[in-house]
Amino acid sequence: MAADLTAWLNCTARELGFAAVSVSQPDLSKAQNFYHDWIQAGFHGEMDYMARNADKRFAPAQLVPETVSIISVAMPYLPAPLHPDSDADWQNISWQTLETSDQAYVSRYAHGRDYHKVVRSRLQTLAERLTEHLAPKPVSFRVFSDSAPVPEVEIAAQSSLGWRGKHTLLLNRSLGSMFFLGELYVSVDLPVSAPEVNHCGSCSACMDVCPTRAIVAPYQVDARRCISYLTIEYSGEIPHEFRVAIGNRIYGCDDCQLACPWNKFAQASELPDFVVRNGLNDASLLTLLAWDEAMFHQQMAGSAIYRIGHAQWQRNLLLALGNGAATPEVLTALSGFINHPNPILAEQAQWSRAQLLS
Ligand code: B12
Ligand code: SF4
Ligand code: SF4
Repeated sequence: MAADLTAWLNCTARELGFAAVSVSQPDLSKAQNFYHDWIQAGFHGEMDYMARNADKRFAPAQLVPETVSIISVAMPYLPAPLHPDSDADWQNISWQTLETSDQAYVSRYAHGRDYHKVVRSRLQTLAERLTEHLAPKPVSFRVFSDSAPVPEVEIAAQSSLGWRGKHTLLLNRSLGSMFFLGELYVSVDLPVSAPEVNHCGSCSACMDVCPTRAIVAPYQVDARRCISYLTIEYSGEIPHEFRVAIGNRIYGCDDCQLACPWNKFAQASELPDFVVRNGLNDASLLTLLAWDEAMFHQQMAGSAIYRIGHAQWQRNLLLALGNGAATPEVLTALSGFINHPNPILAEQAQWSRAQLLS
């Protein structure tokens, strides 16, 4: 009976675009202590929401009453193929883009449609099918994907979905780490699987490659140093100490995952939602800077990038231009922002211009 249910879950989840699924009834008490220390150290920066609801985060039944089991799912997001005309693998293509200073590097997870909607709507379907499958037994459920105080990696790491890498993300032997996580909190007792063991061994490639030294110790990221935080979550002036290291990364950062040996197993998504939109895998910084606010909203509708807004998008592009080459076109573009009414953009343009002329 338990084996039948596990097989049914695997089969249904795969039909819905999830590459892996597993069930846990996690004990989150240890993680809660680590989390508390992380907040106390101020590693969450200005993500105030991380300091709220700490109790509910680690007590699933407080967040969703009657929760007994948690189903975790992994949805791969690498767009396929990244460059149809190239034989190089996606990691090499990504490193090449990072070395091409007039091009924009956009994190691989953000090339297509906003994943929050994609993962949650498919999880909702999984939940409805599970309810039908278990009928007449009553089932209550709630779906999540990066949408509530849920320690997603910790929950998944207590199931067979994978293990937590030293960069803190979840890894799976057949998928690497290039996937989103989602959860289904359910009120029924489902068969749980034994957790995967950790396969990082003595490797420290992710820690060594991090441009801003944000992985301050194994399994600990100081978000304030992380390029993902600085370019996506943080809307102020980017601290000077990180500006050069950010290079041409204008939205998020993949370096710790690009360097990870397990990502040679990363799988491309089969879903049309994650197909590259607006040429974001291949766009020049100047082309993207030329988008006015209306164009930004039009091009980014339905993308996770929409959320950062036009001003922050431009801040990131101005910074990246300062790390490139001092061509007449770039200097002219930067000059156009030197007296911008938004002081963050004006300051960033001044810094980038000075950087190129120094
Ligand atoms: C806040 C957040 C961020 C922050 C902080 C990241 C972080 N590592 O904490 C920022 C903005 C920097 C970020 C960046 C990214 N994120 Co993010 N992020 C989240 C979010 C919302 C919460 C994570 C969290 O709770 N952090 C708090 C800290 C304390 O948790 P933790 O690092 O996991 O620490 C735990 C352990 O490390 C352990 N621990 C701590 N100290 C120690 C010490 C020892 C010795 C041990 C053994 C353990 C241990 O206990 C802690 C508590 O559980 C989750 C979604 C969610 N709701 O869970 C997505 C999530 C983790 N992010 C995700 C992604 C994709 C990314 C990026 C790759 C995006 C990008 N390309 O730019 C980067 C990767 C950066 C990185 N190396 O972490 C995915 C990861 C998918 C996966 N395969 O794991 C998630 C799960 C979203 C999703 N639904 O798919 N993110
Ligand atoms: S996402 Fe980039 S900056 Fe953040 S920890 Fe990974 S390598 Fe470092
Ligand atoms: S790069 Fe090495 S240490 Fe880091 S997550 Fe991958 S296997 Fe683990």
